[in-house]
Amino acid sequence: MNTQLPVDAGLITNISDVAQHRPRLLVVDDQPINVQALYQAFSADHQVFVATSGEQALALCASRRPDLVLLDVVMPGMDGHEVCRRLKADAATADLPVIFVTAHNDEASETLGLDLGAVDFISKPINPKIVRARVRTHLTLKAQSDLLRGMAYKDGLTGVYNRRHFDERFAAEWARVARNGTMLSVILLDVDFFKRYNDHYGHQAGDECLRCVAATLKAGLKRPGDLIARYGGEEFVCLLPETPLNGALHLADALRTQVAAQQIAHAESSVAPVVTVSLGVSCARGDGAVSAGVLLLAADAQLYQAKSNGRNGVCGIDVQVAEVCPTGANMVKPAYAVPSSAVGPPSGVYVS
Ligand code: GH3
Ligand code: MG
Ligand code: MG
Repeated sequence: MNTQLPVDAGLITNISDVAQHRPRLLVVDDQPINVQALYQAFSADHQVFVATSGEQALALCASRRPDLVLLDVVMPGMDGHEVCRRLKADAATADLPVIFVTAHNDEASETLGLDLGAVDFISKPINPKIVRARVRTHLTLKAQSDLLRGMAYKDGLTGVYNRRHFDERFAAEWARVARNGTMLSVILLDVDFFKRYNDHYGHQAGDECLRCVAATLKAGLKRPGDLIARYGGEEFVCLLPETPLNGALHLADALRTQVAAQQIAHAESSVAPVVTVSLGVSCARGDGAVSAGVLLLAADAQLYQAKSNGRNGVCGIDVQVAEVCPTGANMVKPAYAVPSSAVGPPSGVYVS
């Protein structure tokens, strides 16, 4: 145990941490004198990015991910209203607070800006104290809503996504797969003999075990598009866009190995002296012949198969192939050499 840890916990200990904690502001104005005034008001305790045109503002929103935008209305080319419209139309930037900074502080202009989704209006010439106070308020509101949104999608015990978020992402991914004709794989994963673990070590140790399994799975997913969620109880689900069955089986087996390698003692398991998992994998191409529900049911059936095979193993199915050849659906044969396991047999990967 590192005795240094509690002393440093929560403290900002290096310059990159400091940079991370400074709110990121994007100032958009075609007039250097206005940019200068806002830069001076914020540069001491914010990261300030500057754009002098609407096009540049959109590019910086995508690349720099600011926390808030101070947006001029009247600019040559794309004006501030159009920038705001585009930011709100893009899911990636729709939640970004926009404050219009304008000399046109008439009712019509203000109403239009608010209708477009701006959170506030500030008049030029700016009063630095007032701008700072309003920006602080909106940054706090943004941080609070980000936190709430995060909590709504995260599982409270393990910190990975929850079932609700999985359902949403699964539906969205399946729609994308159907449009593009690409592949989607699903892994359903269940901790082996977890009831016995709870009975033997207690519920709190069980919770800690689930946290460790979740963290291991999360670390094991490498691609940015991959998703891990707690499906319920001691079951987790992984969504792997554009991944064929073979790739998903390899990943599933790597996850199985990594969980066992955590060496969480499980004295009551009949399969190994440590905590292990069983995994069911399914894969389908979005060609309209298979539904998302079928893909999930197939992964569940493969998980059941992995349990029946003795646990601490992986079973997988290509739903399209199985549909073409239904007699093959229940035929279990090794997909490749059974990997040597840190915790001994039975283990391995099977494909239906
Ligand atoms: P199998 O290998 O067939 O999956 O057996 P199992 O014992 O893991 O499966 P079973 O479904 O019989 O038991 C699952 C256990 O998981 C029972 C339940 O109390 C426990 N469990 C579910 N959610 C939680 C949780 O959040 N924390 C803890 N500690 N235990 C949980
Ligand atoms: Mg279960
Ligand atoms: Mg279980």
